[in-house]
Amino acid sequence: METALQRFLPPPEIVPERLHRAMRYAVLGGGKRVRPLLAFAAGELAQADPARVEIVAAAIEMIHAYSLVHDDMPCMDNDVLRRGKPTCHVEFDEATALLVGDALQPLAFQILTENVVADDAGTQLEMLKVLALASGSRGMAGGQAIDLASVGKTLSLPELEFMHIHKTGALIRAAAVLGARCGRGLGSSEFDRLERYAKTVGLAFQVVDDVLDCEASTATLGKTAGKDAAQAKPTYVSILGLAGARELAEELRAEAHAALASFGGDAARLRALADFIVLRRF
Ligand code: GRG
Repeated sequence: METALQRFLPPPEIVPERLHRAMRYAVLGGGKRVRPLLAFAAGELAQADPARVEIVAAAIEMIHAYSLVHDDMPCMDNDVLRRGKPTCHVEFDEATALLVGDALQPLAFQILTENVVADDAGTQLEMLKVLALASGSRGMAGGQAIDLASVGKTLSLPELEFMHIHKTGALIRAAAVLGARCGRGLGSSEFDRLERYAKTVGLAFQVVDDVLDCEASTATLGKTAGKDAAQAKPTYVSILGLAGARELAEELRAEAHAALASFGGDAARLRALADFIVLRRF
C-alpha cells in the first residue's frame, strides 16, 4: 500500500513542488490504513486481483487523508497534531492545506479512471459513483457538516448514529464495497451481508474512537486526546458512558462476525479486521 501511494502521488520535485510535498506529507508515513485493509480483505472475499484492489485502496486512502487535513484546519477542528506529526496546515500553511485536500480528492478519481479495476466499464463507472457518493454531502462531507452543527448540543443515540454512518461509516463502507467490486460479482445476498458487516464495523470504529479519545494518551494516538469532552462534542461516551460504549463496541463486533457467519476462509481477514477495529489501542 505504501509503495502504491508513493507511486500514485505526484513526485515532490515536480511543479508545484510545495503542494506536491504537502500532499505526500499528508498521505505518506502514518495512519493505520484501516480503509485500505478493508478493501483488501473484501477483495479477498471476492477473489479479486490484489493489483486492482491496491488502486481502489489508494484512492480511498487519498480521500481519507484529504478529510483529515481539512478536518484539522482552524476553520474546523483546529488541531496541531495528526499521525504523530504537526498537522498539514501547521507544517505548511492554511492555503496549502486547503489545496492539499482540493488536489487529493480529484487525484483519487483520476487513478480510478486511469486504471482498470473491474471486468467491465459499467462496473467501473458504478464504482466511481460509490466513491463519489461516499465522499460527498450524502456521505462523509455531509456527516462532517452535521458534526460541526452538533457541537454543544445533546444528540439522541439514533442522531449520533446517523451522523457517524455518514461522517466515518460512508468511506469505510465504500472501502469494503469497492474492494469486493474488484473481484467476481458477489451474489446479492453475499453483497448484503458484506454491506451489513461494513456498516457495523464502521460504527464500531467510531465507538472505539470515542472511547480512545477519553482513555488513550496523545502520544499513543498521535493526535490530541480528550478533545471531544473539551469541545463539548456529543459522543458514544457522553451518551452511554465509558462502560456502555465499550459494551456497544463488543456488541457490534459480534454483529460483524455474525454478518460473515456463512462465509468460509475467504472472510478470515474481514473477521480479523473487525477484531482489530474493536480491540485496537490507538
Ligand atoms: C473535512 C470533508 C471533511 C470530512 C472530515 C473523517 C472526518 C471527516 C474527520 C476526521 C475526524 C475524526 C477524528 C473522526 C473520527 C473517526 C476518524 C475518521 C478518525 C480518523 O481515522 P483513522 O483513525 O486515522 O483511521 P488514521 O490516521 O489511522 O488513518
